[in-house]
Amino acid sequence: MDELLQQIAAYRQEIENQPANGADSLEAYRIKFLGTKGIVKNLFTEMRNVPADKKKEFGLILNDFKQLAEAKYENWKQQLEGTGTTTVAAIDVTLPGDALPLGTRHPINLFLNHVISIFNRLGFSVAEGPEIEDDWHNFTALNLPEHHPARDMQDTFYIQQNPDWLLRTHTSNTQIRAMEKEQLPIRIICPGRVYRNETISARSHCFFHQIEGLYIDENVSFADLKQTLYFFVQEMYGKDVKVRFRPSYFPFTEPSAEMDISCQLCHGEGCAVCKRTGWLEILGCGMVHPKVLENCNIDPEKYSGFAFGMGIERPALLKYGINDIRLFSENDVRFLRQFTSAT
Ligand code: 2U9
Repeated sequence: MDELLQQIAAYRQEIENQPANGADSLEAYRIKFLGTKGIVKNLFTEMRNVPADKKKEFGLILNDFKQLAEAKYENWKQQLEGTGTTTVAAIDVTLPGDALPLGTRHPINLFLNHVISIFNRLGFSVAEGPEIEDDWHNFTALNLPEHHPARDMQDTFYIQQNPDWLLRTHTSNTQIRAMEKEQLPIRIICPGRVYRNETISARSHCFFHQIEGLYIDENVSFADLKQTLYFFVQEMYGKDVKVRFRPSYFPFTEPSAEMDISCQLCHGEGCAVCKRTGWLEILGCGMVHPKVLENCNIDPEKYSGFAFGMGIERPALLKYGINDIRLFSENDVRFLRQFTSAT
């Protein structure tokens, strides 16, 4: 019995001094101490040679030793798993990783990005400006001086603390800022959110998105404007699209026009969407008013330019078959999830 106890003490020492490294060493340890022909099993077999009055004492020591051997094994194993030094077979590094849940692009952005990509190909770059603007950049520089009746065309949100500040009513403030500080020629498109004090309904909202364009150089003509916009609608709606220009009035352009395209639903036949006319109005445009050029220190005798502006929500409603403009700003994921990156 004494000899057995000495042996157990020596094994205890060995286990305690055993460094816990290497998957192979762990397996060798398991076979040596915990295997079917291992040390623990053999010691239990020795029980039959222990005198009856010592069996209980020996049994307790042996159980204690067994627990030590098993605890060492478990700790060692966990340590190896934690440090990633388990055998290569345990982790197949060639398996694909877990897929991350992907979001979708907002339909307004899908539409805007498509418009931007078309104008990019014509050499227009994107410019952005502030949504909180001063009176000069939103109105006065655009030939809308104080008390000009055209200011009544748009109901404006003014900032209470400073009546000179407002939420921009169009993205034209961005073009004014570009003309004030950029070198000519300028060829930009300006996408962004704009604000108007309107009652919210299925058809209109107090904020919406616009994309405007501006090209200023020597000898820019109305023919350039027509060709640019014709290219745009052909790329956007297909080669069969027809266009027409109707004279219009905007304080910042002269002459001014509105551009219609043949209805994309009935192909000009006449339907409820085009109010039986066969035409859909998609944008306003014109030659930049000489006064606007002067306001930005550009010589109207030397330079000319064209500008255009379109709302995004209405054509996006049409494109995606949506019947309520409020869906665009409610962030209902059941709505948003339906849009993929396809335009
Ligand atoms: C500068 C000079 C001229 C931008 C223009 C329009 C015509 C136009 C409307 C379309 C639908 C606004 O969102 S909407 O209600 N816009 O019809 N916008 S010309 O003219 C400019 C802009 C900047 C310096």
